[in-house]
Amino acid sequence: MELNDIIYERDEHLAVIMLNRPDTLNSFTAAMHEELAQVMQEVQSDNQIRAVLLTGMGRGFCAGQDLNDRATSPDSGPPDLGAAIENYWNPLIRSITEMPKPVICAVNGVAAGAGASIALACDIVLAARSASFVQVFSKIGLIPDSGGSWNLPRALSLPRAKALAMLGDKLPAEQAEQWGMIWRCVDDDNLMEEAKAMATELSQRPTQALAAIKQIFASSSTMSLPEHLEIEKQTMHRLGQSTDYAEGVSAFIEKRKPIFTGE
Ligand code: T3D
Repeated sequence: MELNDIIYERDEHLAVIMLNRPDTLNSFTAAMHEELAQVMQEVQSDNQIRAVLLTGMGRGFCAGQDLNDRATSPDSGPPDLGAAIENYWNPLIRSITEMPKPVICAVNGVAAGAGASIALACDIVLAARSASFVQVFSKIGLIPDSGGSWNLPRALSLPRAKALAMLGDKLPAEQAEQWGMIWRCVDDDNLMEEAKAMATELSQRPTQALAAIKQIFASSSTMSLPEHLEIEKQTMHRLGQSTDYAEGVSAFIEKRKPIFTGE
């Protein structure tokens, strides 16, 4: 498939994915969803790729759904948003959260609607100091979707999450950092350099362990402590047999930098 709305670059073990509809702040059309889904599938199945960096082109990160595609007329009737969620938005969020490698999000500008939800679904979020997060949904009569209503109260306190969702106020990146919603915000000019350095570093770490961290944190909220301890045991058993674990221990004892292969 020819890519027009997504830019995909590989740099050794790192995949860099850029949303590329800057004129509409990288809001999503069906065509853009299809391109991104294909790239995510490629990245997921390529064992040479061990980390993913997601960002946006231009002054915005992503403004969610392209509303030009949702304009209604008396003849057309309302759009089937349930179908759009099932066919596009939910699979996109799952392609991030089920990716067995870290997904780092560099929020270069405003992240609104499902754009904010995409960022929240990623494993580590770095944002430009001038960026912001806007739960615009209620302003057009919707709820935070694409996992937003699940992730937002977990990333913040319930009172803050609910107020942001109801008011639709812009949350500046610095405030998002202070509230613990994102990892860090950095000066605009340094965003890509810092995000790429972090993502490259992660692409050279023990990939199976990073995937396991992602998985076990995600499942923790639905388990009792005894159930969770059992999963920890099983995961430790599996990782203890990995080449990267042996390398990590050897490198520590030999006082050298480890060389992890992701195996
Ligand atoms: O439908 C389904 O599939 C269900 C799922 C829905 C998930 C959702 O994401 S629902 C939420 C949809 N998104 C929005 O409601 C966001 C709408 N945009 C805004 O509220 C504002 O643009 C922002 C707060 C994001 C940024 O404001 P600002 O002042 O920095 O920029 P702007 O001037 O409003 O936007 C710049 C351009 O991008 C402008 O075009 P123009 O006038 O220069 O030709 C604007 O129309 C365009 N744009 C921004 N967001 C969208 C958009 N065009 C289409 N769709 C957008 N979502």
